[in-house]
Amino acid sequence: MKWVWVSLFAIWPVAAIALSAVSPSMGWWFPESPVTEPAVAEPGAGSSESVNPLGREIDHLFYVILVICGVVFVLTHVGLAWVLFGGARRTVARYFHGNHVLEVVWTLIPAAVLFFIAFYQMEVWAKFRVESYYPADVTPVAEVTGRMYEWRIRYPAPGKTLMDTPQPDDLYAVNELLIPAGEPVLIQLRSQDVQHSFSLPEFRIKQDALPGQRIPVWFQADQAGNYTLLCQELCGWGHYKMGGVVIATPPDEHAAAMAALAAKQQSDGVNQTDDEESEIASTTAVTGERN
Ligand SMILES: [Cu+2]
Repeated sequence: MKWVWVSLFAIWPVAAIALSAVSPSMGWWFPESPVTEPAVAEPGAGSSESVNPLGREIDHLFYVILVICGVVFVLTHVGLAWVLFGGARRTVARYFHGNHVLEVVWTLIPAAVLFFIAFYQMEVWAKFRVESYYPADVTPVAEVTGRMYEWRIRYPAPGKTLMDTPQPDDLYAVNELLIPAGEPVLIQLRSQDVQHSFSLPEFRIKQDALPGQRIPVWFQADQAGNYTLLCQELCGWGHYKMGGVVIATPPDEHAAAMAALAAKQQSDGVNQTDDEESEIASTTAVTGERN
């Protein structure tokens, strides 16, 4: 009977290691970006490398922590197996009271590992969160406000800078964030009601939106494409539909799309020339529909 239990316990670590080994090829690993835009790739067919340079540094931290945890996992299970198999053969248990050296060792080693992780991740954390570490050329592109149950996006008019308070010529969109590809962009994140979480899985970006606060978040799309925008905080019954899209296009196409949005939203619909109308039609083509 002992051997049944020993084998049962042994199955799980072995299964965990095997599942970890196959997960990248099954698409169960990091969120994948489409191989070709704007089509969404089959699981496992896309690139699990982040489109965001900071996202790749965050992934590196995941790998470092995965290796540390993997080594600890294997060592502890080898130790567990040694005790289980040894114990299965021994008939009388041995009792001893405490071991100071052992206790000091198993306190100091985890403490050292945790200190190492804490210091090792500081620079990446600073780049994500501390404004003096942001890229020098980062451009504020929009204010994104989470509300039950959508993302409201406020852009400055083309050629203007984003202001903290709404301006008469601001442009508005819902669930569709246009950004230029290949350069760092910054959004100001707000919430109108409850706590939401602004999440861009392909960029490895996740930031809570808090009522009463304006939180800057920066990221960069190295490639043009359509990327997922999610709310990752259970914010109410309609949380599931709080999805959007980040549309990254080359800077000239982005400028054209913003100009077209301005033409569409700032027009009063009167005295519109044919040119303007066709421009509006082309905006819809540029911004496209969510796939
Ligand atoms: Cu939400």
